Amino acid sequence: MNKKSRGSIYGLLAIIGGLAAGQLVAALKNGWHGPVVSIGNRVIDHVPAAIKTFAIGTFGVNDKTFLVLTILIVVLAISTFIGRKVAQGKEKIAITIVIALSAVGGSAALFDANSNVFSLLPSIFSGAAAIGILRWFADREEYSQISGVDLTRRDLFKAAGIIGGASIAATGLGRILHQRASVAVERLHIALPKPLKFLAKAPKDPARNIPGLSPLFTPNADFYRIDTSLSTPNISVDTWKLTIDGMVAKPLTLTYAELTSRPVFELDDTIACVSNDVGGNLVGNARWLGIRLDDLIREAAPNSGADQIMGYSSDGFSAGFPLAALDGRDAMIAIGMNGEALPVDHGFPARVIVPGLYGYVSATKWLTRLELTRFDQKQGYWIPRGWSAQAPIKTQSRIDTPTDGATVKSGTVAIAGVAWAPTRGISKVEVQIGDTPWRQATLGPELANTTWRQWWIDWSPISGNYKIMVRATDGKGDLQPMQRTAVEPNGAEGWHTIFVKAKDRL
Ligand SMILES: Nc1nc2c(c(=O)[nH]1)N[C@H]1C(S)=C(S)[C@@H](COP(=O)(O)O)O[C@H]1N2
Ligand SMILES: [Mo]
Repeated sequence: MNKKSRGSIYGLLAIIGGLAAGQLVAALKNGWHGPVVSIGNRVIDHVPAAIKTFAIGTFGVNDKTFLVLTILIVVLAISTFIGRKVAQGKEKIAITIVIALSAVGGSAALFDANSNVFSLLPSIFSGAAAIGILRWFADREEYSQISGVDLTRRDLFKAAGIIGGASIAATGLGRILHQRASVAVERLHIALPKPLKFLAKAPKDPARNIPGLSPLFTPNADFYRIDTSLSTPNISVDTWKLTIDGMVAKPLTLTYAELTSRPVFELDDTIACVSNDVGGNLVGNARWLGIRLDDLIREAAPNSGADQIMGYSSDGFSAGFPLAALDGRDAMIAIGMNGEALPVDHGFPARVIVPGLYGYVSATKWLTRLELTRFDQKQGYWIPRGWSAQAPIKTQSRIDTPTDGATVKSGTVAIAGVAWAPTRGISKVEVQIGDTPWRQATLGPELANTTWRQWWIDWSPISGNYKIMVRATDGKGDLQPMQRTAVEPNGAEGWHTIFVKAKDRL
């Protein structure tokens, strides 16, 4: 291949690689742009209105795309010139031009909205990557001069493959990061609708006096997270839609604005994972804000044959629960969690919450569709994988403090934890230490029969080794079963048991 063509390819690859590196860096922060977009923004700022109108008229709504493409073509044309300089052994000239280009991009970026000195980073990285690639080609050129072995077509193909592949990967990754950053920003700016009636402010939380006890409300940042997604879906409310269809007389589609203009209500509800083993922490309590699910389903007018509501998420997950579960309980499409828009990890912009059912059969995050169907026709994601089709949350109680295996100081020790049985509520929690009789624990406030209750007892141990057990009775008077069972297929049973050592001095 002759010098000219070879050089053109060097230049093109260097600039493509450089631009891709810039895109990736630009994606790291909302408002950062690659050099080409920043230059385009400045052109738009300075072009006279008449030309703008002409461009929009001639190229339609795609005037921006056209502009970016034009700049790209100019830059690529310059890149072939740069590459030829490298092939001619004039590496310094080539590098100087790249630095000048990245300076132009960087200066343009300084005028982008909300820019600061860090807005230069995408252009700097673009320039650095392009120079790196050019220098590699320059070395190869020098080597072929000395050895007399020319860079073959195959070598060039290989280089093009590597740089092209890396550029596509970097741009793709940049897109994902950018989408993530923009949905995160969008979420922060959402003004949640106000419920007709706010729930009472949470009562004083005993957890503050008992270190280690779970707080009444689990902070969003500490809330357990379970899902099958490798990368969290980042869904903009501008494009999100919910469809209710299947065995219904009146299928219905709602935008985020339509959904959230309906009456909303607050619900205190403890959700739990079926995989939560005895004593485990795949459970949390939140104040949810949402739209009544029974109202929406009634509007869609289910056929008499339908017996299951299947929720689908944007990432292919599904969870089905009985239509009959809408028995007046406060099932909702949740849009808010503990006073904020639903966090992205917990299903932004909307998810299902059905009090009393394990997450895998009900709590579809990133919800996009509700289908009325039949249990004998459709199965949710986890059902063919060995889990029960119907799965109400079992009564569980947990000792939060002391922890299993802990050493405590003789004297006064609090034994405390939480117990839950949504939607039955908790009426009693008992603790047994060693072989002594069961003691009834003090119960914390009951927010609702859908939430957990904190419990605690004071204990004055003398030094020694102790076995401590807890058991709860639900609001219907049923004691939780003693016999341990596995989490599969429909949730663990058994009394949480820990072993603790008490010592006079720690
Ligand atoms: N889209 C989607 N929704 C999902 C899941 C999932 O894998 N994908 N997992 C479910 C399970 S098994 C549980 S326990 C709850 C957990 O909700 P959280 O992550 O908000 O605590 O979400 C449910 N919703
Ligand atoms: Mo789960």
